[in-house]
Amino acid sequence: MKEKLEKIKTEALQKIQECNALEGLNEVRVNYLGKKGELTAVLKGLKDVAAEERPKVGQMVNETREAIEEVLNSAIQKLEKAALEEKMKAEVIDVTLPSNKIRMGHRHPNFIALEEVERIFVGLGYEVVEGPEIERDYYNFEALNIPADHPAKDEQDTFYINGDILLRTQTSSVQVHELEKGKLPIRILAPGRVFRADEVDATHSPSFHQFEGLVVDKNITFSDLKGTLDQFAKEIFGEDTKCKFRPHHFPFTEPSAEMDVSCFKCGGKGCRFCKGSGWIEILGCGMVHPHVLEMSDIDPKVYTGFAFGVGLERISLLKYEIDDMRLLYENDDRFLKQF
Ligand code: 2NL
Repeated sequence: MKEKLEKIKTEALQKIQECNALEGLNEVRVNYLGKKGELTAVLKGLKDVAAEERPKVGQMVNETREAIEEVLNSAIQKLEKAALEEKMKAEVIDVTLPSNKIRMGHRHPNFIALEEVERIFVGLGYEVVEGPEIERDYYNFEALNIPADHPAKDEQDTFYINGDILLRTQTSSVQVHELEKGKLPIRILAPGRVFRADEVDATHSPSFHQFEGLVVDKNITFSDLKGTLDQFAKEIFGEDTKCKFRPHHFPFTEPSAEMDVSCFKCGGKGCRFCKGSGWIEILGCGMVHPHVLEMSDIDPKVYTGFAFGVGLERISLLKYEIDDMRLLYENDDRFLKQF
């Protein structure tokens, strides 16, 4: 009996040693220590052993069981520990690694420029007004004295939704709504998105931004216009900026002018920036055409006014020395973060 138990023990320990997975060890437990295992079989056979021998054999069986169990448990522990270490190694976090950069959003140069423009005109007592981007032909063209056969009305230049509805080509339409309200005096700034059927290149886009200004009151003269725009130019381009007005034509103003500013890069001597002329064209302006006032039921004999229109992109490109308008529409954060 003793030899049999020794044999079971040697065999079991041999099997345990050969095991390198928990399932195998479980099998050993079932085969040797389980209900139908070899040691249990020996215990069951105890009835055939002489009565005086039984306690001794029983003790031997128990000792064998304990010996196998001890080796088995330590083998299980070893395997579990190895598995845990493997898992920890796989999940290791290196807290010294540099983190992924969080890419920040940035204010758009157009927006920064517009905020400055608004600050200047609000300081002069203007109110900022907005209006719809989709307009009736009347508010975009007719009320501004633009005749039916004017080239700007051509389908080549304007996005029409149907014969009467279009995408506004200028924010004057917003100002016409204010004229129509008849609440005088008027002193407004109308910024917003406008649309023209242009091909994209370094200086054109089918959708861009503009701000227009309009003042209507008694005794408004061309010198009010000049003083206002001169102040604006000095604030936005610098104290030393000079302004020059050249006669021009717009259907909605009479007289009309274009305003140039002295080149803020070379101070007027002539450089690459101003193409050698010393001057940079910046906006269109004029005294509101009497017919435009009449169409909104304002008596041009009592009230006069001035208006101006400026491309916002043109201001941002100049102010921040950007040489391609397309950069303003791509919203690449490597570009935007520079402003
Ligand atoms: C330009 C020219 C201009 C106006 C816009 C205007 C608005 C009303 C009445 C009269 Cl309601 N005029 N706006 C006047 C002169 C010029 O814009 O070259 N813009 C980029």
